Amino acid sequence: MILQLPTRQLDLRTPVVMGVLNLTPDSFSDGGRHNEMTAALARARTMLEEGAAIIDIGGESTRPGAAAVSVQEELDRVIPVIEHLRKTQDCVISIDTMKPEVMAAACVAGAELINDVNALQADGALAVARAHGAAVCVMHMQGVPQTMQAAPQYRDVVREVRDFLVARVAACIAAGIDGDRIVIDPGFGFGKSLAHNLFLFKQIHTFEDLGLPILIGVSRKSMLGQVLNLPVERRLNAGLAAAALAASQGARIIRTHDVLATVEAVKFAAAVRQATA
Ligand code: YH5
Repeated sequence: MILQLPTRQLDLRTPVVMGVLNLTPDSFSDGGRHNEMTAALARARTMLEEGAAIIDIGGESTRPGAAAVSVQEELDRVIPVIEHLRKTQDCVISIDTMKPEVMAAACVAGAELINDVNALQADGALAVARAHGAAVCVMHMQGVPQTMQAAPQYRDVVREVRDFLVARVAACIAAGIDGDRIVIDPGFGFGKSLAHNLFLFKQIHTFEDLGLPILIGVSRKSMLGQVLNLPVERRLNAGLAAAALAASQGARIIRTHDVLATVEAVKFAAAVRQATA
């Protein structure tokens, strides 16, 4: 399974790790844009040394209840970092945004994967991806980030997530985005109760028949904390178990804040999955 990108191919026959680079104000804002930039680039470099295949850069928080960010503010946060990273490191850059204007500028700056938790449903988003030859990740979310965790409801969560992803993949294809540039993601924590998240997690393997790479993001999320009753800074161990369980079920991209440990956990899961007598 190979993902086509504007300047290269990403081999996903064995799973890879996507490192999260958060550029929201609470992340690197200890004093001035220059220090923020230096800290962000250092963090990216560390994640690449630790074995990340993709750096996922985001400047808008999609956490439940987070405040909205303007287009200009998001551009100011992410574009300089993408430009600098592109110049100094040979790596795949992903842009985590719902805004077509940010997608377009990020692609010009060197991003090759558009990671949109809104599945490219905004006006113009599909056209931007197509125009730049970018790969896309389409993710399932019920509702909108501000209120999605209020009262998530499904008759059949696996069915509904699957139907949504199939429809969005069809929309991508109809817009001229080739199938070998499309990644799917069930969207853990995005409009789902703990029971929904756990059952969906158990059924990750059922998405394999769609023939597209599966991305899973559970790093540090509430579902880990809810099962173990632990705060965000103590969720690494459960996150590693989740990464291994996802890779064991065929996930090809694991999105995480903790790259080295996740690379090692996923490597072992992949070895077991590929084992033959
Ligand atoms: C994802 O699953 N998630 S941003 C709440 C937390 C911790 C982490 C402490 N972007 C995904 O990481 N993109 C995000 O509680 C994503 N898949 C894809 N494709 C949310 C996040 C987080 C939220």
